[in-house]
Amino acid sequence: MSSSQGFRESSPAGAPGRRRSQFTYRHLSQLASYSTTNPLRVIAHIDLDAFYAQCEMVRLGVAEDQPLAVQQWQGLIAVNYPARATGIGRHCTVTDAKKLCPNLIAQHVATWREGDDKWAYHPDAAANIATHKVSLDPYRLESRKILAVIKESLPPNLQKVEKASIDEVFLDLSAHVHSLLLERFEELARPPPYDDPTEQLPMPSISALDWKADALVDLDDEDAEIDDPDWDDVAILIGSEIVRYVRAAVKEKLKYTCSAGIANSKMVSKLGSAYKKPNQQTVIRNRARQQFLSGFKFTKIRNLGGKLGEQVVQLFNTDSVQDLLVIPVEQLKSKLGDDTGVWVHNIIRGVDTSEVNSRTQIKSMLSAKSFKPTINTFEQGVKWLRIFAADIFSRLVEEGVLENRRRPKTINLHHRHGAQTRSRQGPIPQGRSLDESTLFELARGLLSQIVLEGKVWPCANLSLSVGGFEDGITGNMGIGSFLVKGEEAQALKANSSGAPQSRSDLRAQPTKRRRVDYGGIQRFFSQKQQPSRDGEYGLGSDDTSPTHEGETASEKPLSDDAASENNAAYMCLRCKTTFEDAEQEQNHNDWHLAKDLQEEEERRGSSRFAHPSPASASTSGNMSRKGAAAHRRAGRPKKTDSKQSKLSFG
Ligand code: DCP
Ligand code: CA
Repeated sequence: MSSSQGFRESSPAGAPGRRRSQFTYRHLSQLASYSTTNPLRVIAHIDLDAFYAQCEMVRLGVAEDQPLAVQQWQGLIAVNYPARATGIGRHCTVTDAKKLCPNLIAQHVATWREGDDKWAYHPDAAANIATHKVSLDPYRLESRKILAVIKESLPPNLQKVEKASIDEVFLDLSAHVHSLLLERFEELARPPPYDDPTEQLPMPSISALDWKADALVDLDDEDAEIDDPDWDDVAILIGSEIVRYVRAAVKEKLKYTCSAGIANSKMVSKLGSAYKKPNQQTVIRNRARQQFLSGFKFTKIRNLGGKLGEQVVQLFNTDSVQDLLVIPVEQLKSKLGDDTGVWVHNIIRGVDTSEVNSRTQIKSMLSAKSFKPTINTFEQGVKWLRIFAADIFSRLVEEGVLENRRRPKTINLHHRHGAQTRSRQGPIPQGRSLDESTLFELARGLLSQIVLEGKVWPCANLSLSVGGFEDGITGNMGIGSFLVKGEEAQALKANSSGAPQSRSDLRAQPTKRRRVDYGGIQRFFSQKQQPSRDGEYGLGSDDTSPTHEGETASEKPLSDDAASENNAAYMCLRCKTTFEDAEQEQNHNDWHLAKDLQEEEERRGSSRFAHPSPASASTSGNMSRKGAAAHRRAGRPKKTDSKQSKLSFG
């Protein structure tokens, strides 16, 4: 689609305004370069409604008003909106849900059956938790199609799309909005007076904006009297037109509905997409931001859902944004440390300069199964390893492993026996193509190592993961190699030169993890510190996490049985933090690793890596004029969203 198609609703009308805008020519041009501190920036968060449930509705061709829930064993993991209307939620058992809604379709998730080499929808899956393992492939595939449609509906050279989880994306619409602004408003296309980019822009030549059916969050009180839209309002309006178009494309091409939030930052847009569901979009203008945020508990804010949030609640005896707004930054700094204090101070004012990162990529993949009843033999374990290898390999194929675009460098097996967890890790041979049987053989080798340890049966959980993803390497070793030491480096060198892999190469390293490159430490931190719903595990912070299996950063397993994962069975030997599963522990160890590397860099005098603190992303953003105003007004009751500004165009 060309940038001129589709979005004609907010074109100029009437004479140019007389006053000057509060924004400058520089702000305008910064839109084109996705500047993260630009007040004109437009970010959208799109979240699929009742995602797994919609996937099943589309697959089964059921009517839109048919109540449907997705079942996993005896529980529900997704509930469509018609079913929610009858009171059914994720907390319900299938039996309770059917009592509430007798015509409910409860569709069990697809499963891998022990011994099979492909997942399928098995009618008897719910009764066979011991021999089946959940597969989320059907939802991953739909997720990919949706992502593709979203990308296709945006101009290729003006898009920045970050997949944040299996059913969410962030869009940085700034450059696209910039091009539409210039196209529609001729006063913006002229050079600034005196060629001075710090000159203020003229006011927009429109006086009323048509928000269509968008949910529009009320303006902050003291801005409510200012009627005239400025360029940030026009920019976000154009952003909302784009989002409406994208959502319509997803609906038309794939039949899925989604909700969206449009704002100036990732944090606020994400809160916006959940504000009105299903199938709606919410616009939070800069002038409405503080009003909007004040109504939330700060524990709903990204990165404040976990331990940091808890700490803040305890220290300040409140969980409301509004109460926290009156606390001076100095006090936040003294209680939380300088960086975190400033970060918290900013974030509750909506100051979030985190970037939409279109390069977000999977860092590890995990396939796991908790055994109820436990398994007792090597052969039983091997059967599951076959499934894990097939499961991981099919995801690797989608990641481009066959084309050698990206491939993992390490494989890891965790084994749980009672309260004891053992794990073994080995390198994945590089200089030749990776296939399913290689993965399986590697996994079996690791299990053989574990079994040699003695009393390892019965086993309550096995989890296989691959990690250390690197972009395709041809011939030489790539940057990861210089991080590898000693024996491990030798093994890797042998592999990368194409030498045949002997069993001894696969020998596990029981105590110490191999150092691997994660595609840049900075990338590691920026992803880890802005965890997506699926990537939050392991840092001992910061986000509340649903128990679902995700797809992006960390591939949290849907834990065939999340309940059985509740014991803190994994512990970090360095800091004694405990974890509920292997994936959390792995992420945590990866974090130590990246931190070590960063410290090493810093010792060498390099300062190019960001500090791994949540503050790093936001300290560059200043509190806005509006934010400061809202700060002064803190304590007032929340005003709810209304359609107060649904003005017709012209
Ligand atoms: N999921 C899961 N277990 C959870 C939470 C979620 O398996 N505890 C899965 C099923 C969901 C999908 O992840 O369909 C996306 O999660 P969301 O939290 O976005 O929930 P939904 O998309 O189902 O509903 P909503 O319309 O509220 O976004
Ligand atoms: Ca969703």
